[in-house]
Amino acid sequence: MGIVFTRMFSSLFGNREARILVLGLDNAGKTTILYRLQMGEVVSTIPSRPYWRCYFPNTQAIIYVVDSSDTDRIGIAKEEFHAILEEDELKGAIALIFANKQDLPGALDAAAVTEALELHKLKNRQWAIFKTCAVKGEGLFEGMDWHSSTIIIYGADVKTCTI
Ligand SMILES: Nc1nc2c(ncn2[C@@H]2O[C@H](COP(=O)(O)OP(=O)(O)OP(=O)(O)O)[C@@H](O)[C@H]2O)c(=O)[nH]1
Ligand SMILES: [Mg+2]
Repeated sequence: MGIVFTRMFSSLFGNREARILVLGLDNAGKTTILYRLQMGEVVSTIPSRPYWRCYFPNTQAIIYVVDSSDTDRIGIAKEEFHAILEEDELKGAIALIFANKQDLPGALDAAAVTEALELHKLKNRQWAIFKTCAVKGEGLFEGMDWHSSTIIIYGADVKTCTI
């Protein structure tokens, strides 16, 4: 599973920033999404889970990217997602799920991804799911709008750090 750490710096709210983790299995579409959102130019993944934790404190939001057409691994995607949300330092983070690759034949729709990820089991967690097609840029900004209004950051300049 890859991970990308991003920071959004608000231009309207002084130094307030939102820390957003973009997570998902390999090949889910994380890098494509970050490029589409113009969050940064250099994006990489880190293969080793122990290092992730350094970046968990003060994370306000998680974007979890799912390859909706990869039905063979949707169960693994679910396990990883719920394991991440167990992390103490992510207890307060909102979760935004991108059901990506909607253009591919056989892709699960948002309701099916919701079921497969067992999102109804989430307790005390603000979450939302969006259908996306990262290669066409579809659905991403709706997700970010929700994100923005929830974390109250508008007109943000966004920078990406990699770990
Ligand atoms: N058809 C289709 N392909 C997509 C979509 N999003 C991403 N891809 C393709 O899926 C492949 C993987 O996308 P990446 O953005 O590299 O995925 P990633 O999550 O960053 O993968 P890792 O860096 O390996 O963890 C690339 O070939 C993308 O072009 C989509 O919405 N539809
Ligand atoms: Mg990548």
